Amino acid sequence: EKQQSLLLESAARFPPPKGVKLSYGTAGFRADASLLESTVFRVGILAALRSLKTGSVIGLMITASHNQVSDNGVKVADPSGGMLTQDWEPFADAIANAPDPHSLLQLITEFAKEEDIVFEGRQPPEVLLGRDTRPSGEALLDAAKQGITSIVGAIGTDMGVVTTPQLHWMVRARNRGIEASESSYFHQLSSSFRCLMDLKPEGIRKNGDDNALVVDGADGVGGEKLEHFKKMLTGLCIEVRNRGEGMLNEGVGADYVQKEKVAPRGFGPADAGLRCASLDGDADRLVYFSVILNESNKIELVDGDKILSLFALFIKEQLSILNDGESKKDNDSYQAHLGVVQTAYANGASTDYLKEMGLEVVLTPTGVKYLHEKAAEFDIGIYFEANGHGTILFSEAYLCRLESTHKTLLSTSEGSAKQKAASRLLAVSQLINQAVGDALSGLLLVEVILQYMGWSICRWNELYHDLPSRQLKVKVGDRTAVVTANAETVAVQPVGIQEAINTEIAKYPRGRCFIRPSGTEDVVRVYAEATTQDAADALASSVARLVD
Ligand code: 16G
Ligand code: ZN
Repeated sequence: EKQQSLLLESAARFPPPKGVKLSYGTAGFRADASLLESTVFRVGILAALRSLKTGSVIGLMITASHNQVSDNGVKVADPSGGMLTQDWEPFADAIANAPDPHSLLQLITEFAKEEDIVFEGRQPPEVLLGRDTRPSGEALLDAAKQGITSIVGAIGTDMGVVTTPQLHWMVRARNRGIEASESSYFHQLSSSFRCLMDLKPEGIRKNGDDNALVVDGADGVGGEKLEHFKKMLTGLCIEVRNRGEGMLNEGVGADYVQKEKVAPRGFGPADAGLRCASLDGDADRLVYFSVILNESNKIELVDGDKILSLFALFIKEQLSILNDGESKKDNDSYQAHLGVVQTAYANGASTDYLKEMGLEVVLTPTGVKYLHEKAAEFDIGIYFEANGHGTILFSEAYLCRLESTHKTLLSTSEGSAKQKAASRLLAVSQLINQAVGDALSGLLLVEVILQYMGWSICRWNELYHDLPSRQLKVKVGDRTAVVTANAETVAVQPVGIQEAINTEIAKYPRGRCFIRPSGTEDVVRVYAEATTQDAADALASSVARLVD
């Protein structure tokens, strides 16, 4: 009753825009910022309900990642720090589109009943709020707060301007009794980084480039944070460009660099040969690149697939040091189950490379929630999208095992090589964000592995050679007409289209091609790969014509 009138009263302040239908897609709600106040208000309610339901702290992040600055968006982080459970997405859609306060209240009441949500819980629901640097963020944050506080007793705690992975990390930390502040985040990253640096093998040869790295901050929150954070890092010399002085995501950032395969604004011929990295607008994506000498702004792109390969190589090496000789003994010879997760966008050459390494490779549909869920099934699961979003997950059970192995190794005189390998793996689990892909922690891990291997960015890039590929998007009347299966590798609708695609693919050696409806734009995407760029281009455009 008090609850009902509170909801009705506050909902009246946030009428939804007319004639707009929003949906909680792979990246939450995203739209032009001017359309989002009512949606964000309602997601605030949802987050408070989620906190009531789980008895844990929930996260609410206001960002539109790599989208243009006039867009914004909102997504929810679950107690583990991962994405909102998919079971709640239909409810998110329903409340976002409820036309008036009464229908909103009715939806909430019904849902609360279904989910057994008790409003007068033992502890007050709490939501951690974060936003990126977009100018619309402040007003939207206020709308979110009003949504949260329209649930009686609920608290919204503002974490300020943060990267998306920082907010996810903080939610995870809070729910594990760790202090959820930016300084504890930086402290955990810098101390595990230092630990890994101290565990570098001695006498590593330097292979070309030094410890200098130039980072494109996408003119967003990541560049700002890194500029501050780099002072806490020893053994690494970082120059951050595009820290917010220019327009967010305009000709800068990981999405731009990966899709266009050109150097971002502020980088040019003078940077040829340098090791460079690019973050996206909310710093949950990371790609590396180097500017090619005498080729204006052309680059060698080192994408998410190659970051994945580097991580997999390093982890596998530590595991084999740890298991060295173990199979002959009958004591504790546990072999960790290591798996890698990719999407259909992964370059075919990367998948071949990983399989040749003897790794188990699993494909899932596009979207972090799918990759993350799959990676969590392994003792150590590494996932990456080609676009640079990914991380390494360690299961609780495996971490326990590793910790006790580490203890035993410390107390025996047995090979310090093994003990170091165990220490490295434990440090990686601290450094790399366990909640979600994180460009800052990913960057530190890349840097430490390159130093460990004594590799330049060129040497790293030589792990395998990408097959030429092409991505196109096709504007269609109704993108939901395309329905896919088998991790988006097969189109089952419209009927007959897959046969037609297969006919095109058959014309090209090593040809591979798939179509899928975008989750973030009103288009159908086409991806094609072949042995030459011309062939990849031709395959993509002939399949695009089939879609049209
Ligand atoms: C979102 C996803 C990203 C995916 C992209 C695909 C999250 C947090 N982000 O940005 O993983 O690669 O969408 O976009 O899940 P598309 O469906 O438009 O191709
Ligand atoms: Zn992002």
